[in-house]
Amino acid sequence: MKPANEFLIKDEQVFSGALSCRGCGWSLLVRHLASLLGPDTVYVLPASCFSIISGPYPLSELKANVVHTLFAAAPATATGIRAALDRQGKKDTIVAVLAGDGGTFDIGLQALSGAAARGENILYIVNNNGAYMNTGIQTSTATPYGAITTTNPGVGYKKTWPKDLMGIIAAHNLPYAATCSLAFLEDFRKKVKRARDTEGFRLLMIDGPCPPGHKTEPGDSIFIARLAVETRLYPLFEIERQHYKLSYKPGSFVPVDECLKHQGRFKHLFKEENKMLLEDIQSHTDDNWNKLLAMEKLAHVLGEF
Ligand SMILES: Cc1ncc(C[n+]2csc(CCOP(=O)(O)OP(=O)(O)O)c2C)c(N)n1
Ligand SMILES: [Mg+2]
Repeated sequence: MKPANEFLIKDEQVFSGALSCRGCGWSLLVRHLASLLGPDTVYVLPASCFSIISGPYPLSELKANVVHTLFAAAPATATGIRAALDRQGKKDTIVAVLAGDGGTFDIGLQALSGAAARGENILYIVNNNGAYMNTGIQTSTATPYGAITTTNPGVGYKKTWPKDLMGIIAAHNLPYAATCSLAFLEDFRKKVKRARDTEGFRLLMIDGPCPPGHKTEPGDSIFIARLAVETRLYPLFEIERQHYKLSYKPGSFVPVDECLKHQGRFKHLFKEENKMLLEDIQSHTDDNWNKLLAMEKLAHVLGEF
């Protein structure tokens, strides 16, 4: 039988006193991640909330090495660090990028695609909080449809669907990529271990709670993250060389509004005149889920997973 506390941190790799907002996902994510990657890791940070949270030298939050780099350049910087470490014979040192959705879906996409296509031996982690939070909640291409940000001219909410980053990354034929949630810590830790122990370019995307950006109560972060998975707004899955596998299938149907109603950024969706938007989100969510089920079936047919 599995021990009940398998997800508890045994080897703390961060110092106390993180500079994050209350209820921020970055800190919990990094705490668990760092405990599994260990001190022999170089973290590469493009601009994001975590650039601040990680703390100024010598008051760094992480016990490992941290390299701050340009917003667009993290995978390129990580490529250089990897090459230098390999040259020194330090093959076991892990190079991990910690980036936001803006730094990944938008400005860093070309560097990400380049490093992924070259098969660099790098672990890439994206904390997807659905906007440029550090600079004041501007829309990114990861912002959910219908969400209010500070940069939506006209009606004031995002009117396009977020980019399918996992689909884009799958097309690079990576050895391993997965989506993770902080409400499913055991699953998250399992995926970190698998990514850590895989050679080549690996990517993990984490659903990042952000109380100031999502207009939520800090104490509700994990509760809402769980609802995002249960409503299938944020499905948990793995991709191995373009083959998809769902990690969790909710036992019953939970409508998307159960998750959206707790977030102030979706408040307007609950006005009578916006009912159509809510229905749009439900049907897009259903389509996406059915697509993932079909992708999983395809992987079975091909017999690869
Ligand atoms: C070239 C460049 N443009 C703009 C900025 C300003 N900037 C710093 S952090 C940030 C937002 C990052 O958003 P995201 O990647 O989603 O991370 P988050 O802050 O949400 O954690 C921006 C726009 C910058 N540092 N460099
Ligand atoms: Mg962000």
